Amino acid sequence: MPTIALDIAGSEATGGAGAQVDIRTLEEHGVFGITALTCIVALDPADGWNHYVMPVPGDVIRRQLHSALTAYDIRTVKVAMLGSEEAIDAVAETLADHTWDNVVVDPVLICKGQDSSQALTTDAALKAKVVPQATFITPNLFEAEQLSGLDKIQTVDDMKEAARRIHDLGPDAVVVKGGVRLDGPQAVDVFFDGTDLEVMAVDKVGGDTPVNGAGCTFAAAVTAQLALGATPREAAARAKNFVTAGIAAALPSHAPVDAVWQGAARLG
Ligand code: PXL
Repeated sequence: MPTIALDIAGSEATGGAGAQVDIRTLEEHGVFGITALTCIVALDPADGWNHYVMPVPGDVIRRQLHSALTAYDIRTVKVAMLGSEEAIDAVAETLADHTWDNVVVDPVLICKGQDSSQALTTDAALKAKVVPQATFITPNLFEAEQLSGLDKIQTVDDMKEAARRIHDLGPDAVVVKGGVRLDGPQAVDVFFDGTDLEVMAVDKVGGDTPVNGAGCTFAAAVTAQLALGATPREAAARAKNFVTAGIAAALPSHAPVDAVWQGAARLG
């Protein structure tokens, strides 16, 4: 019988980010993935590929979660893009109402094309209601700046400080994802679990075209690993290998970003 993990995420129609990435990643790890959708995103080619975001109403999210959590005994959840305060409230309540072994939060903040007037309140609600319930959190540099209050994260030392501060918000383990964004030949992420602080660095892979979905893939791979019994540190290291293989074999697209290929680690 496979291990089950619940994914709470948005759909992104090109399949380069969001729920589709998460399900593919869980499947690659032999984990039975199920999804509750929080929003539907369509990248708009006629509008510079900006994100058109349709939120799923809070009661529809509650219904999905109720249905999934009644059907199975689920101990591992990944929380990805929520996109609205309604979604944050529905998910925060569900997290609090259940007993979990692993709550992986990929704190996806407002995305390109969303109404930025809502961004501050939505981001504050995520920080207040969801982040403290995370057992493992995976912010990128922008999200780490927002969560840590640091002005600009530009060095590995800044990433370490951000990881410490975000750990203080409640999560047991933090990975600040620098990815390819820091200067230099390596893709660097920082892991911190309150005791061990580890810099995870591998040579940058891939071409000049940016890839979409690396953050989603990484957090979903962490989720799968934790569900299968890995320690947080093992999960982070294995997830990094998984996403690196997927970036090296990225799927070209007509959008400005290519898509991580989750099958790469297994199929090449
Ligand atoms: O990569 C972050 C992300 C997560 N989830 C959904 C998205 C995006 C970015 O486009 O659309 C649904």
